[in-house]
Amino acid sequence: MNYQYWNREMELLPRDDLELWQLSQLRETVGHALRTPFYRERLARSGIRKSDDIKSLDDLRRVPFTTKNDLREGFPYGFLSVPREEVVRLHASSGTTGTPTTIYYTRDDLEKWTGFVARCIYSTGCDNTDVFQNMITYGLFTGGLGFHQGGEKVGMLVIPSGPGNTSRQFRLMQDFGTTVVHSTPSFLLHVESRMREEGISRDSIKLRRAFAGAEPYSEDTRRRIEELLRIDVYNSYGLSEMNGPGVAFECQAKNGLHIWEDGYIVEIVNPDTLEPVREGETGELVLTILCRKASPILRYRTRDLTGFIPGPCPCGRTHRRLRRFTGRTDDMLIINGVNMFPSQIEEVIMAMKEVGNNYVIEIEKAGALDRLTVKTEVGPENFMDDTRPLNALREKIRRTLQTSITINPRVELHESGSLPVSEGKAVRVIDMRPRDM
Ligand code: DLL
Repeated sequence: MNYQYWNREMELLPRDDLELWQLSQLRETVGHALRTPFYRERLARSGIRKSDDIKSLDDLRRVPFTTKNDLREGFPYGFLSVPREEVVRLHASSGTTGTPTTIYYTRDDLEKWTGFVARCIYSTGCDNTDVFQNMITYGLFTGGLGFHQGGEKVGMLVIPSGPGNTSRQFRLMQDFGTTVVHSTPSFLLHVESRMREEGISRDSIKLRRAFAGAEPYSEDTRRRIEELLRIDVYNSYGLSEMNGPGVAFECQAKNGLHIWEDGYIVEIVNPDTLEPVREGETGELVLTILCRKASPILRYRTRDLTGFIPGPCPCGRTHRRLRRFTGRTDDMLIINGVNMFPSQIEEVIMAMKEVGNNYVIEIEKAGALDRLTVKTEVGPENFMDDTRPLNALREKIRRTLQTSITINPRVELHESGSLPVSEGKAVRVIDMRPRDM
């Protein structure tokens, strides 16, 4: 494999040098953080009153964690650490689950973020010969503009299509010879289904790669998209609190996501004890951003579950790799006392060839018990006068799921294209149980 590096020096930096760099950036970040009342008070409690009080990377462990709730309480300007006049952009979470969280960027912050996204894009083999269709939401969400800037930085021809309107997406792909797209994995699956339904021939488009992220998906889903569309799919992880996309990304080895440790200090902790997990164990990702002046955030509890992949990557990058995310600590479902993650259901159904590209998980109360229903799509050939094959398929899916999740689900089969599709992050779980039970 011919690996290419956007920032060779930083991507291949020996670990000792990487840690020295982190220490110097951490001091700067703590210096910025001390300008906000929140961190001034928090850090003083840990005996940190000036940036020089950080003597080693271990000193970070004295800093208390920051949570989403802290950021919400600081809305709108509580975490801003530079004069308003230095800020040139803000992004914000949608605020559907409470007060939104807002992140600010100086011109230099945007430049750095763009550099990280460009690095991700370039590491997959893209360059200025590519035509890039950015099929993700623009606006306050960081996915659209984040990749837009990164794509332009690499020199690709960027088509700011945004999501939705699949017919227009296909037209753009055909007219301009799109070679790479960016999307949520769920929208990519939808695009593939629509392509078949609209009879768009694979040979009429030049697509080679896709960046897929912003929501969890299984290895089987990746494989399914790759096989159906005959492209390479790269996993892309990020969150608005840490700039947006460009935090961790798969290289061409496609074995874990390199997390850019010159921009972020990474910890993985047990979500109950908040102590570091052992190397390779799964835990909650905690991040400290080192590449942003306007909104410094220290030891942010992402709620995302992952673990380190031990050992070096064949690409030679020294930045550690994270395993594919299996979900979030707040995603876990408890169904009749059994704990499970939605990703366990996705793993099972996306591995079954007969099952289509969309699914929904519903949970409701049936008397005293919880009832789990998994709705999946299947091809039109299954809906015949003779219902026996359909019943057999339903039973097969039910049995396979039950073996894996130890809960007996109801399975409903729907015709392709009939389950709801979201243009942004997919809504996979509909929990209809009363809240206070
Ligand atoms: O989703 C930023 C982004 C945009 C990432 C485009 C990748 C591509 P938020 O809306 O703040 O930001 O949501 C962040 O989404 O904490 C994870 O729970 C989830 N997430 C993002 N990427 C992945 C991924 C953007 N590759 C939240 N795998 C994060 C699993 C992901 N979960």
